[in-house]
Amino acid sequence: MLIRKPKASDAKPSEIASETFYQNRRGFMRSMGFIGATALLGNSACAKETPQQLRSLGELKKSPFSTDAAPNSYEDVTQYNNFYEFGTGKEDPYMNSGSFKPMPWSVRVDGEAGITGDFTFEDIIKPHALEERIYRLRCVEAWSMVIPWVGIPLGDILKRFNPTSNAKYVSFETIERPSEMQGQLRPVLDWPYREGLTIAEAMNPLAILAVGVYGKELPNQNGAPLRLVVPWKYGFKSIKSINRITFTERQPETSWNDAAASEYGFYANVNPEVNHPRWSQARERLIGGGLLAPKQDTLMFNGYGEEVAELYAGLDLRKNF
Ligand SMILES: Nc1nc2c(c(=O)[nH]1)N[C@H]1C(S)=C(S)[C@@H](COP(=O)(O)O)O[C@H]1N2
Ligand SMILES: [Mo]
Repeated sequence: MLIRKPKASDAKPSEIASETFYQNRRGFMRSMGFIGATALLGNSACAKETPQQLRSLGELKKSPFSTDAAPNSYEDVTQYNNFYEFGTGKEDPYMNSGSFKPMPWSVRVDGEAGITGDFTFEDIIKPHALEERIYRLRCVEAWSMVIPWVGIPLGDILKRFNPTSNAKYVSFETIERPSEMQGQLRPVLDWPYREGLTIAEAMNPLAILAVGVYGKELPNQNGAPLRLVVPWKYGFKSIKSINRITFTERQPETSWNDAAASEYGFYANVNPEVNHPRWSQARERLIGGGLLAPKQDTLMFNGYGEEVAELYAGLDLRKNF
């Protein structure tokens, strides 16, 4: 997700290149049995503070929407991330998010809804059963992972706020806390990170608010304590560490679309036929497979066409990318 603004000096010259580098390095270290050793010895650029204590989330409903593909390892899921608030490198969120304190947490709900105000994390979550949803996360950078999320259907939560008939969209914001999020000290994006969905997309049963992964609370680097997961869209739509939800009549502004509108559309549906202006979206690399693993074909809507294609009936997906 390279931004071509000259000010974005923090972004790497090529995220694709850095991804290949990472694969090389991890593949090499794994083959040498070094992964454990680096974690123990570390080095100045590679030392992780005390790991977070993450609570187990107990009994989880299994979901018929889960893929039966094998999940990536916990290490892949929690050590190869995009979360620019903690830096633009894939290992930065794991390395730099240790001092972020997600609790106590509150979410402001405002805009076109009957019930608005500030709600604690517990207020938002409590009435709902937690489900496990194993989804592929397809990053716009042409890599993917299979992740066992724990969450709640987004629509079930949103309905409790009684959106009005003017609520055509819903927008989300990430917390802005530069004292704990060192990436926010640089203008890599116009903070806070913002994303949005049409109300029909938000109400689709596939969209969830995730509160955990691998049966435990979300680690900071994965968007603690509350993040969106929209599996038929590129990963950047799945905004992390949400502290504001706004129902709107107009299409909301979103961070990546603001940064580079010709590269990142509002819809951002996974689509092998519509390339990013600088690379193909036809295929993807599954993280964790090693350098020699063949790329796999990208599926339309990331494989969820049956559930979501009708949301876009009559829409030109080349123009509305
Ligand atoms: N606030 C915020 N949310 C974010 C991002 C970010 O930089 N900031 N990165 C997005 C991108 S590009 C991807 S691919 C996914 C990655 O989620 P994961 O690291 O949990 O796998 O988070 C998305 N959510
Ligand atoms: Mo992404």
